[in-house]
Amino acid sequence: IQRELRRRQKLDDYNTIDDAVSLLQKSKNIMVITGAGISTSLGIPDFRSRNTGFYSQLRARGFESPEDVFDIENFDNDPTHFYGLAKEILPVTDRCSPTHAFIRLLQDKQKLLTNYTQNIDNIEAFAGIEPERLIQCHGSWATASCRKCHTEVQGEVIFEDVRHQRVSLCQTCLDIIEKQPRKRKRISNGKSKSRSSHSDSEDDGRYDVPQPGPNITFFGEKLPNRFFDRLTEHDAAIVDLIIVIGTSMKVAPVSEIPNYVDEKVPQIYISREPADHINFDITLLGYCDDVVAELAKRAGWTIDHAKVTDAP
Ligand code: CNA
Repeated sequence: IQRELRRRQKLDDYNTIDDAVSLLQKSKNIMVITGAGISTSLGIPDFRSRNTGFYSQLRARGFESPEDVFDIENFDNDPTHFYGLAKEILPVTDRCSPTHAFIRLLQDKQKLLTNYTQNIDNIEAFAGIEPERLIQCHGSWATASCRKCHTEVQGEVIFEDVRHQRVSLCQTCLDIIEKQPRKRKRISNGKSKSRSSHSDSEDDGRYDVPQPGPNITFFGEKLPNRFFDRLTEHDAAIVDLIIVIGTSMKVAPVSEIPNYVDEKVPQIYISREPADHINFDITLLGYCDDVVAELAKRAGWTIDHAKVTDAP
């Protein structure tokens, strides 16, 4: 209650977009928390937006609990669902949004403390966010690992299979199987059978060949240690502004990051829809690319992106 009262007192201090601009100008250690909304202008759907989000697409296809597609146990039991649907959220590799470019601008101005991204599209790397300032809280498509032998490959290696809705097979495991005469029979990435259902069996002519999955954090998996280490041992003590952009803040522990930070640190929320379950000091509702362009313009800064013009 004390914390909440102090936060409400603080709310009176900052209200307007110009307050947001002056916070941007004076802050030196800005924590930026991002979500799928900063990539929707690149054609990658988010999860929870009504009608356009990936979850509503999944519901339309008969998945009652869309989260199940991203559940690690389900993936291990039957990767065909994931591989059948993941092409819809495959990342682009040759461009970023104005919002990514805005975060890069904060870095160039030596104001970016850390970008905690929930996104798995790895577009921050294309935008030039330095790896030491970037925590990909839920991993990314940049690499993929075999769930059995743990061989890691570049993410692109599995993109072709994902595009064609095929379960990708691990080449290392395939090579091992090829060397075993007993198993040198037809190998298929059978789409309809669950992995466990034909584990080590030869009765249908297929083998249990483990597949590399993208190195994303599925529901039921732990976040990378770097997430908590950076947050609690480095950032929490020095952050002077939090900007949350394009996330519904519904997935823990990212949604809990503000709780690790002193309540006096101002918090700005930029999204298309309000997040009613968290109290932010300033909420700027709209398309994030437009909002950050306006913030930068008022601050007298230039976002280096073709889609950001100087028009009034
Ligand atoms: P979410 O729950 O779907 O929320 C997205 C939020 O962004 C919503 O509040 C939208 O209103 C808002 N939004 C959407 N487009 C815009 C826009 N152009 N401007 C401003 N706001 C917008 O997604 P979260 O990121 O909160 O949830 C975390 C999940 C989503 C993570 O586990 C991710 O891995 C996962 N995800 C990532 C990607 C990606 O990497 N691009 C795509 C889809 C899902």
